[in-house]
Amino acid sequence: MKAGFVNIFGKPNAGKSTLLNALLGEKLAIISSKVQTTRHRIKGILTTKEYQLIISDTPGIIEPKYKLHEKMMRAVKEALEDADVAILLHDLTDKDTSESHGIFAALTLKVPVLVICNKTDKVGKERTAAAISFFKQQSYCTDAIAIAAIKSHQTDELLKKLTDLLPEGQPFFAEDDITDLPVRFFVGEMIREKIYELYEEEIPYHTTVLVQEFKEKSTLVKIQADIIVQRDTQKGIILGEKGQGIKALGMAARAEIEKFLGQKIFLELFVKVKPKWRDNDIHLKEYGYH
Ligand SMILES: Nc1nc2c(ncn2[C@@H]2O[C@H](COP(=O)(O)OP(=O)(O)OP(=O)(O)O)[C@@H](O)[C@H]2O)c(=O)[nH]1
Ligand SMILES: [Mg+2]
Repeated sequence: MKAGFVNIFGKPNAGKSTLLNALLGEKLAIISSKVQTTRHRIKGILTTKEYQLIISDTPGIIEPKYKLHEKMMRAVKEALEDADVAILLHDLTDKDTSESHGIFAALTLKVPVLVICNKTDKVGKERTAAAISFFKQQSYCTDAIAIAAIKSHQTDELLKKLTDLLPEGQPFFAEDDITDLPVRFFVGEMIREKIYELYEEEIPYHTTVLVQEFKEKSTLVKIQADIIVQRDTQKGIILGEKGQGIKALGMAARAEIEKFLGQKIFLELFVKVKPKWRDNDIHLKEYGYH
């Protein structure tokens, strides 16, 4: 039996969460076209008769500007420390490899590293070939492969390479576990995903979601969540004219959560203003950013 931690790193928006979902074959991590969507380390567990892969999605690597960012980068650091195999994800739609290369070289990883060039569906063959050849020459790179995570293209090939690099060992988790995080966490994430989808500019970045109640009743699950923003004006934008904004958000989030739980839910959302929560240790802890 082989077992170990495969941790994914890269710039914001490279497709790390999309890759985690593609490898797991189900949607666990939230995705958006905006940068800085993922704020936590999210472990997805893939167990077969031959191996157990514990795959970690991490926040995109950035220079921290406020305390929330520092917590996000701490999640990256933790994942750097326990990786058995590291995936460094490069976005082929970037104009060249230099930004990714700068980040990858600075990580100074001591474990096997697979550099994955993602989004082959968006670029020409020449750019893909040039990126692969560039990364294969780097000292940190054990092997490089090109994929389109969104289409699960080449992900079987990738799984084969990953399992080859995995150490021998016994499973860390039960065979039917798919993650180490509670359902409540994913409920909050799905609401956050819809905020990234439905609101523009600074709104998603000033917002977090706190699931206050998750009660399984006989016919449905009752969920109450707070949407936390930093300013009154942001509360107004979330609510929208005559409450149309929050209504649309509630409907979109409910559909997503029902699909995830396979069960009907009753979802109640409140918007609360907590000035400067992103820089406040007590609030950050309360909202799950440890
Ligand atoms: N065309 C194309 N788009 C992709 C591919 N993989 C991911 N994307 C898109 O890239 C965007 C970012 O994807 P995410 O998976 O959220 O990226 P991330 O690296 O997790 O981003 P952060 O959490 O912000 O660090 C989304 O719009 C995805 O649909 C791919 O293979 N091809
Ligand atoms: Mg992500």
